Amino acid sequence: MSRPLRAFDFDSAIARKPGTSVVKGLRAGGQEDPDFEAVSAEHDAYVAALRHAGVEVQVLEPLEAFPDSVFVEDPALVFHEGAILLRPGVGSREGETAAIAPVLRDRFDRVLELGAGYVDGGDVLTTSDRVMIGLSARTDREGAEALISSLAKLGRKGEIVHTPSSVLHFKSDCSLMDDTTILSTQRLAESGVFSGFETLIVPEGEEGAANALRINDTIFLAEGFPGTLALLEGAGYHLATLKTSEIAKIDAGLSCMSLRWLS
Ligand code: CIR
Repeated sequence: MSRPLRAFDFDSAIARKPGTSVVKGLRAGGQEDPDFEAVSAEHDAYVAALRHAGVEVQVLEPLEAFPDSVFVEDPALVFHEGAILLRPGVGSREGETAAIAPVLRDRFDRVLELGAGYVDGGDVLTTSDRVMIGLSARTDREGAEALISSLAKLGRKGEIVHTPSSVLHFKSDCSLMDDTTILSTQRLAESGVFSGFETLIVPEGEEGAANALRINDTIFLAEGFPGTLALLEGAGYHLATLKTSEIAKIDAGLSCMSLRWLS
């Protein structure tokens, strides 16, 4: 099968259940620990929503040794053409790559490894014609350049961009709505990184809504952002909201809880 035309068409995904250690997940601010049962309920609803959108989801067992391992997006990238094992840019998460590698080797014929440096998958936005890699506190230039080499082996074009210093990941502030449209915060859009795309800007005060997740014909949006909901509904998209208030205490969005691809 040739490369999918729409970068948001998926039929397969991998997620990982949170372990009880998730309550000690990393956070940049001083947020309180999340409640394990509430995080689990949000995760269960997330997996159910992906399945409802037409995706077969493989749910991996928890990894108690890695509190942030529920965020499977960060240690790897997946495409129709193959997978790339990354190296998360914070010490406590580095071991997550080795933990997910056998699963990806089982699911993909081609599994490449990042040759050098550090990249978190949360800093990588895949569009139909390029893969944007945001430099951040987790993703360094060496890693981004190594990733561009790996992407080229899969026939993909990579582009290095910058991440606003106030956010964890590039994709904390943006997401793909369709092949020509990106949802973004004002602070990221004004840096000019999205040339060639139409941008929809989340209202001031709703920056947390920018990490939405388009899967097939549905856009999943975190609950509690009425202005962004109205903006996207007004643009004609089909929306569904998901509760993320508990998992957000450890800096999570919607994209980070799955790896998604069209098989
Ligand atoms: C971390 O700091 O690594 C986790 N607490 C949150 C990771 C969220 N990942 C993502 O948005 N891709």
